[in-house]
Amino acid sequence: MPASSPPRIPPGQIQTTKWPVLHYGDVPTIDTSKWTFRVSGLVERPFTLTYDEFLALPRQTVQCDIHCVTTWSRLDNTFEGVSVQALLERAGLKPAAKYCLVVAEQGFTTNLPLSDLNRPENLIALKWAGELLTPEHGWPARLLVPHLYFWKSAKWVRGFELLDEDLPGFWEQNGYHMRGDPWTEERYGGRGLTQHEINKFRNASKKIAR
Ligand SMILES: Nc1nc2c(c(=O)[nH]1)N[C@H]1C(S)=C(S)[C@@H](COP(=O)(O)O)O[C@H]1N2
Ligand SMILES: [Mo]
Repeated sequence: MPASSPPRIPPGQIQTTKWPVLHYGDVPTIDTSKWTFRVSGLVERPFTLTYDEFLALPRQTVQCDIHCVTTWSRLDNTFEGVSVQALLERAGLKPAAKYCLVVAEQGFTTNLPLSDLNRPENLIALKWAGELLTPEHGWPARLLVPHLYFWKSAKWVRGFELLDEDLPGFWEQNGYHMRGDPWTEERYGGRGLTQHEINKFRNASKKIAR
């Protein structure tokens, strides 16, 4: 490898050629005739798309490596899906929007700073290696945020809630880092939650849980 090539495997990670399946709970049963994708919160034009409407959106392909906090990394993945930036543009971000709580099936959530969500390589992925995602990898749709640990890439994603503060999602409430940069090993214990954050989180998730 030429000296100028940046490393592909972040510190503390081990390369795998398989694609492990990891999640809390069961693979949800999803009826695509009832499925929606919703962008709401601090946006000018909140919207809800049906599955058919979502499938009709322009697609993009992203080649990326993925890094799970449990130390596996998988190189050279090809995902196809809808650009997250295009969805955020459609909704129109209000200036106060600084964070996002990503909402998925079964009340699963994960939080991101807007600066990590609003990036050209992020997708709502529908396909991997040219085939529809399998149910255990997130069919019908999953978030893809390849530059952060893979727990941010919510499977069975249903929408974005734009917020002015960083509300911890499911794994983040359970000790995972609020940001999760694999290159600086932001794995666990970013910070504890204040009572205010816990209350805000409960209210927000009650309002937006699917
Ligand atoms: N809805 C949902 N998405 C989730 C999770 C989860 O528990 N529920 N776990 C995350 C974690 S910890 C990881 S490592 C990746 C694993 O994705 P994979 O099973 O496709 O490898 O999904 C993430 N997305
Ligand atoms: Mo994970």
